[in-house]
Amino acid sequence: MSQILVSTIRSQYLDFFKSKQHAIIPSAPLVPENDPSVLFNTAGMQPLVPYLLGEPHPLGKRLADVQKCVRTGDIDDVGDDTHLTFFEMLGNWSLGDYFKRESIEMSWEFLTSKDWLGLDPEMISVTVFEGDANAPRDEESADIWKSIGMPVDKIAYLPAEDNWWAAGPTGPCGPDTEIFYWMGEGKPPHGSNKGTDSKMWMEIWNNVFMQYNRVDATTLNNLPAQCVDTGMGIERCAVTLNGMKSVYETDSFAPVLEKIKQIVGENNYNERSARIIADHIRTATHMISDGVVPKNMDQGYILRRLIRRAIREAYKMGYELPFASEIAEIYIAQFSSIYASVANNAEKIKTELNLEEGKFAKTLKDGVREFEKIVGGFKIAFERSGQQITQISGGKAFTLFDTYGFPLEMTVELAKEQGLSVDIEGFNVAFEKHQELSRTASAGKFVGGLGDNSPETVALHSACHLMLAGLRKVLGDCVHQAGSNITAERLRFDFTYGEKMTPEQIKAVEEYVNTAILSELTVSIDNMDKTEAKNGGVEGAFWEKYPDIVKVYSMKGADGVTYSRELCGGPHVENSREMGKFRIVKEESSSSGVRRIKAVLEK
Ligand code: ALA
Repeated sequence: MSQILVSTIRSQYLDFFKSKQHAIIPSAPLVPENDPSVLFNTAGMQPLVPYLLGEPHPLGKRLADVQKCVRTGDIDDVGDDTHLTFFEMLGNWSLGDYFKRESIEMSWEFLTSKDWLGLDPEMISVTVFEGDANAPRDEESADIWKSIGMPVDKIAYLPAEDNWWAAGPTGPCGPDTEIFYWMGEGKPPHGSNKGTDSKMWMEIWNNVFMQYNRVDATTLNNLPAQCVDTGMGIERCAVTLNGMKSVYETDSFAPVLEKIKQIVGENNYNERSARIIADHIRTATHMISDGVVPKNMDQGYILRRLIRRAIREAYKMGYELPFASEIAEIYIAQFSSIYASVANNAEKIKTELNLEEGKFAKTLKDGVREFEKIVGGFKIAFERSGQQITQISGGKAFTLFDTYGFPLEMTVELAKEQGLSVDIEGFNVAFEKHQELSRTASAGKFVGGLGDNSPETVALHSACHLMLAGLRKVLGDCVHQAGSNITAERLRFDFTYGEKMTPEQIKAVEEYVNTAILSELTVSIDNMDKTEAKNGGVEGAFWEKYPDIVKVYSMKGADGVTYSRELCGGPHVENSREMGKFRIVKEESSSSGVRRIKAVLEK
């Protein structure tokens, strides 16, 4: 028998529900449009929540679609036979139209009818909700199953953990009935079901009876209408139809694994690593097609993590050259006719993958070496003193993140392979501190960062430079800029310093600035080599953000004194006498180890 392709299942599913008077709606993008509570759509129902809550849908009360979904909760399981981070969910919905009976009957017909998938009913078992304080035991669904011929011993009653479905802590939810396919050899033994033989049954379809809206932990209201939300993973469906053992045997993945084998060489090939690469690059392809780019936050962080994890798996197989865009090409070919986002972004997908691969390749080796050094240190400590260290500190994990680009989860994985843990809380503290500094930095960075170029703003910008030089003179060289924000009325300036300034210190800084202003400053600009400038005592924060050749602004008085020499992108006053008199209005704490000054120039 020839293989049934994933694309055939996709169209059969939609045809079936069309024949049952369902309107077919397009997949929403992976990133939810109006829901900041989740990073990605994790189920077909997510874009439909407003309609489940009662808003009328323009296409009616019966809908079906294929929705792109990303779930990273089970990322550690990826590589086994069934878990994927990206999948297409086949789904049908009743918005206050049909309920349990019709929903179950349609699922059964689609799965077992010779006109549709034609699966062997004997290979199928189901579960229903056993009931709890929130909702009764779902005898209604069980009776419907029995009435269409499901043997009683193939119906397992399971608790909310298995048979209650909700997308999040609040929102539409309800009991569900799940459909499973036997994964063992031959036919399932008599009386086997999900309750008795949990591992041998693979979930293929979930029918949720959306009846409730969870408002908070203790309040469960009825929805305005009884709805149905179903979901079936397309590759799992292909596995059952083709008598396969794993989603990686389907036509979605088989050519990709083949390609990976070619790339890394048959002798180096490792099935689990290849599966992880195949899964992660597929997910990355779709994320990028929907506008996500690798970053250290939010969706971009998940994307970065997936790409970097894939690269590490390639390294494990001894392959250290770029490969991701070659893999992505297979997916682009597969999906271009299905999702315009993939077709339209084919080049962008490859470019982003190449860029991210390039970035990580530079640091991965050094990072692994650094990691090994840390672990080696633990061993030495043990040999010398018998002291057993089993945890990598938050600071070290942060260095691996910040300097070597290791997502925290990757450090955790590496640690786990060595039987070690990671101080995640310590990492978060280091991370937060870093975020605070870079937030204030980017809020008011000087390079082209002035709100406007009015004479007042420019004068305050020059004053900022003089003030920083004054602060360093009065408080010491530990002072550096941590951020600034300048409007035409005032300057706000954050700098690193651990204590409150005394009134005398404030006065001394004001005097420094005012003396400079009165000395008729001239401003000169030198293009300098970055390293030379840094070593030569030029003041600057965030050196890493600047190109190799930097602009150094020097402010020199007619008295021959250089009042400020700083890395900058301008602009500055031409004549310091126009600046007026400098006054510090406020000095306060900004965050831990960072002080904030507000100051003005008075005419
Ligand atoms: N929303 C249900 C699920 O994702 C169908 O399993």
